[in-house]
Parts: sequence; C-alpha cells; structure tokens
Amino acid sequence: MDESPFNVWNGWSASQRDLFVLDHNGDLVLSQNISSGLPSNLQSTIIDLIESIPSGSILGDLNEDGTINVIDVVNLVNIILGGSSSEQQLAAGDINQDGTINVIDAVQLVNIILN
Ligand SMILES: [Ca+2]
Ligand SMILES: [Ca+2]
Repeated sequence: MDESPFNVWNGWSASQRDLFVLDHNGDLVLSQNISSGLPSNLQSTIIDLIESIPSGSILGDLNEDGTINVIDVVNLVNIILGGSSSEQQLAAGDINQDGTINVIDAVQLVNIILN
C-alpha cells in the first residue's frame, strides 16, 4: 500500500485516475489513465500475469521434493557455478529475493537448513 504522503504515487507523477499494473517481479506492465473506464483487456492481462508466476516453488526447494535439505544446497551451488537451471529453480534459489542467484543465497539456504 502506498500510504500518505503517497511517495510511490508522487514518484510516478501519477494523476488521480491512472492505473498501474506490476508483474510478480515488480516490473511495470501497464500504465494507463482510466478516467473513461477500465481497459477492456484488464482481466485477461491480470490472468496472464498470474499464469506467468512460477507455480509451486517453495523458497529453497530447488529439486521440488517438498523439503529443504543439503541436496537443494548442492543444486543451488551447481547453478551458481554455471550449471543449467529452470525458471522454477531460479525462483526457488533466490533466497534473499534480490533477483540474482549467487553465493549469498547459498549461505542463506545453509542457514535455513541449520536453523
Ligand atoms: Ca528439496
Ligand atoms: Ca539472491
């Protein structure tokens, strides 16, 4: 929520009836003045966005077996070292959610397992 003093709103120089739609990465996908009504394709746009979200990914569960353990760390380290990875693995492996997978995520995943 962008609450008073509406920093996000002001930062985007939005007028009172502008609609902004972000995808799950926080990227702007739609920006439109809706004074004359909502865009006709709004529903399908949102459905497309929902379907684009990687499904079933548990943070840290890279091999999708439902648990987080040392095998997931091995998978994550392989990706960091340049191994191939799926969209789901990239989502599950970005432990600190900064948009990239690197050694910091591996350290945090180890900490999750140890705690
Ligand atoms: Ca796992
Ligand atoms: Ca990360």
